[in-house]
Amino acid sequence: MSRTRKPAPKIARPAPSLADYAKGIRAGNRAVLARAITLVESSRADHQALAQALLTKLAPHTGGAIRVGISGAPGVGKSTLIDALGLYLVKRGHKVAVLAVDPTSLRSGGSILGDKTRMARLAAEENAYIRPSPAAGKLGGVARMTRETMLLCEAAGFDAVLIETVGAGQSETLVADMVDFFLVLVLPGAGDELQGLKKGMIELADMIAVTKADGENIARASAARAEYAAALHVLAEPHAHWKPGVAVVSAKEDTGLDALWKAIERHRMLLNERGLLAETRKAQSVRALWSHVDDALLSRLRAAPRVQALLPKIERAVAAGRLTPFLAAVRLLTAYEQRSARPRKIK
Ligand SMILES: Nc1nc2c(ncn2[C@@H]2O[C@H](COP(=O)(O)OP(=O)(O)OP(=O)(O)O)[C@@H](O)[C@H]2O)c(=O)[nH]1
Ligand SMILES: [Mg+2]
Repeated sequence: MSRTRKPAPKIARPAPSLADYAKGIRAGNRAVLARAITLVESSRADHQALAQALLTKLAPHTGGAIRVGISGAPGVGKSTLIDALGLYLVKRGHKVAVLAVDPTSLRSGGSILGDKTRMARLAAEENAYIRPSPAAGKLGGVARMTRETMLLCEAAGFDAVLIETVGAGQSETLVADMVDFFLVLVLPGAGDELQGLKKGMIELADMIAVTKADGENIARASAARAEYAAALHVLAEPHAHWKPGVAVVSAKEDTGLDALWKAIERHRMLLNERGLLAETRKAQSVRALWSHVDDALLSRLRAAPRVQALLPKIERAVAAGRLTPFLAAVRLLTAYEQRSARPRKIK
């Protein structure tokens, strides 16, 4: 008689407690940090509750990093520059965390795994931590996750946080609003390139860096520097405490990194001296509050049965021009506000 062996009972890994998470992160334990970031990225209510409790507990240990956003068109060299700059910083005793807000990963469900290979040198460093872009959810949600991941990294002792984002639309604004310094990368080249630099981008940029300034690109890079510098000069606010300049870098040859980082440090010193760093971060936190309110209200409104019932009719009416978009919005909001009251006929 053959006896089938019962499978060994699965021993579930005990979930760390709040205190375990906090202790592990404070000790710089990367496995615990990674697990905590997964909590932050989870949409499960119990994970969220634990994540928020953890963030509250760790709050006194956050804020210690220089937070830098790095943006620019696809292929401009963001990941390669982060690899080179990260290595530069690690060699100088910094602990570097790299995060990404990538709107394309939202569509493809992918991650910056490709970027990890672009950041191969940095990924191998003990004092560097590279976290791919969270793939789930809307951009607003990803921005929250990235902000909270940054805070966890700070509590784990990372003193430089570099956030990569594609220079397009909303993601750029979201990242600019969670960092101290926003760097916009541009390709070497003159004239035409300048047109690609949108006004909104200049308003966000604390500095522009011309990338790939090596080999045949060197002359073009210095021409680009002059053009961008002239453009920034025209657009700069006359009394601003910081005037954005133009750096020229090559991540391939590791040139220009020192000047770039010195500028970032100078900017931070200036902000600190005037008490502006704390002020900026406070204002960013309050804006983050409102962006959460915006997100949550909108999803509640969309999910409300009365709103859902009305929606097709209202959209048709707006599309056909029978109802102005403004009045349509008022009707939806009225329906939402009355969602718990007795149903009322809406004309
Ligand atoms: N010559 C030269 N090529 C570079 C340099 N930096 C990046 N590249 C090349 O430019 C291409 C794009 O580089 P990435 O670092 O992936 O650019 P990215 O901006 O992160 O791209 P996305 O994440 O796809 O938006 C790669 O083929 C790199 O090898 C540089 O300093 N010099
Ligand atoms: Mg990249």
